Amino acid sequence: MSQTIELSITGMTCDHCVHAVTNAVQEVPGVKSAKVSLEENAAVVEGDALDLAKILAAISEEGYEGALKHSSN
Ligand code: 9UX
Repeated sequence: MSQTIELSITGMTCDHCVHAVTNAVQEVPGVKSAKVSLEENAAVVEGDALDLAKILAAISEEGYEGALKHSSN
């Protein structure tokens, strides 16, 4: 059974930002998919045994800021 985490993300201004965030989040262990929206300043992350702190750190390392909106499991 997979989990979904919805994040708000600040600092993205172009599609390259979206790719940077997508790739960074997808490298976090347990993440199966990351769908990042420039228009909504948001991301939906799906996976198993997701570690929110690691996901937020991966986003931060790219120079953006993520915050939890909602999570379900
Ligand atoms: Mo686009 Mo994003 O040139 O940090 S990569 S603004």
